[in-house]
Amino acid sequence: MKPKRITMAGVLAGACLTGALAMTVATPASAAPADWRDCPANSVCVWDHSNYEGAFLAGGVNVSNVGGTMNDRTTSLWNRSGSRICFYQHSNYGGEVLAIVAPGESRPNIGAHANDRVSSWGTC
Ligand SMILES: [Ca+2]
Repeated sequence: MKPKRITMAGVLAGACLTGALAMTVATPASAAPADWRDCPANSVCVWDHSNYEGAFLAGGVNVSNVGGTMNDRTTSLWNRSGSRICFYQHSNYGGEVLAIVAPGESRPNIGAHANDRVSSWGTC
């Protein structure tokens, strides 16, 4: 009688432990770095890779130079501001306008012509 009760307790403890491990494994997957969830409201955000992944920069509506980390690397973007934003080939809003993006518009891939060429952005 007594050994049987101990066995039941062991089964229940094992089931609880399995549930706890499953929850632990799920947490890192939902906390993936630098994806679209990191873009704050009212910001303009760009990512190195398509589908809002990879190296990431969030800025205001006017960024005269994206800096060394993101220069010529933008592949996807999200305009969470209320302004229309133009993305430029060079710093200080110079060179070719590579993309014109409406307020709230996101692009999982900016296309071959503009890919890895953005150096600044601003309202337009
Ligand atoms: Ca890129």
